[in-house]
Amino acid sequence: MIAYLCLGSNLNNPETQVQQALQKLREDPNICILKSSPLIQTKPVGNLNQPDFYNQVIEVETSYSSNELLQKALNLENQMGRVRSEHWGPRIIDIDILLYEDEVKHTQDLILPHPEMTKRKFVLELLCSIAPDLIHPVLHKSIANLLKDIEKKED
Ligand code: PH2
Ligand code: MG
Ligand code: MG
Repeated sequence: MIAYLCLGSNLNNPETQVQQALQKLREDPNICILKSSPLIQTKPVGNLNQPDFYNQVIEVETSYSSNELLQKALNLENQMGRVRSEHWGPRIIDIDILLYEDEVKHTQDLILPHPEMTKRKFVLELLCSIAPDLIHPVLHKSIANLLKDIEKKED
């Protein structure tokens, strides 16, 4: 199965945190990283009163189900010392599933596609750098077109 993950950090040397999360994902025999976007510095979205983030999007091949992949991501976040305090607040590491094949679901634990992905320009830019022709399974538009849409809105 193919999935797209967004990694983010804005605490404790965030570039290194993202690289460490990548390394830990690489060590999992059920996950193979096929493509990686650049790792870029981004302005915080939502709560502006926090340090800039470093973000990266990756394409993975995995034998995990979407729920197993979510568990893997949450375990990794905990292992790396993430403490959940405020919603959308600063974090050592965040690993979000953007897309998992064409799965569309809305459970308490997991919403697919990630509900914020089409609202965040940096996510679309990073995803577009590795998968411009990928079709969003709900909006039925390519990532490149979704990025164009958000750029138009900003003018
Ligand atoms: N994640 C958030 C809230 N705001 N802003 C940036 N730039 N990058 C993020 O990864 C991010 C954010 C909650 O998940
Ligand atoms: Mg997130
Ligand atoms: Mg998250």
